[in-house]
Amino acid sequence: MKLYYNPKSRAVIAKWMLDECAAKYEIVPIEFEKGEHKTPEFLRINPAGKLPALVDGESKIFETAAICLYLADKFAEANLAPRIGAPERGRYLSLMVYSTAQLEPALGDAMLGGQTSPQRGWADFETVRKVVEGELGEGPYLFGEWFTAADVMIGSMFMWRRMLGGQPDRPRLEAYVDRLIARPAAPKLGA
Ligand SMILES: N[C@@H](CCC(=O)N[C@@H](CS)C(=O)NCC(=O)O)C(=O)O
Repeated sequence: MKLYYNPKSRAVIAKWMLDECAAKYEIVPIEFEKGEHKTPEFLRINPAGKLPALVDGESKIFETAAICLYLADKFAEANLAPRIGAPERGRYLSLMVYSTAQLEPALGDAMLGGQTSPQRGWADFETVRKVVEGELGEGPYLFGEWFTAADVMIGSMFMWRRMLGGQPDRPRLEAYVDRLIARPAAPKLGA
């Protein structure tokens, strides 16, 4: 497998997921300044011209959430996702999509000063944060003691927020971020 990577990009999340899976992979460094993500070769891997992108044999996967879903299913032995048919599967898929469809744009609005328009499909960060806090409950992870790819996707948004100097969050979410960054495979904030 090849991960197209730049350390200052969401590819860090895909790398975290690969490491949680104990996968063997090769890093292909991509320099944004050189436009390496817009070359015809790269656009054949990710037509959106963005990182991350993963190539696994004949399979080409783009979008961070899709990469995490793909890896969780491929490396079933890592136990990072409920199996198809398991009762937790629906909530797991919902959280995976929620991370990128609502949490990420809401956080972007909050961090970058954008106006949230609910018509666009996501709520304001305060609302989204409450949803995540509710889903986390007593934790320690979104599925209790079970760390899953949903923690990689959702947790990395709160890690990113901390890295960018967001005001301290609610204690439960701060403790969640502390737990995630303590994982040996987790990306080191600011590294
Ligand atoms: N929703 C996409 C976002 C990908 C994205 O915007 N990646 C950024 C880096 S974090 C990028 O490649 N930007 C370069 C560009 O758009 O030209 C995902 O999660 O994969």
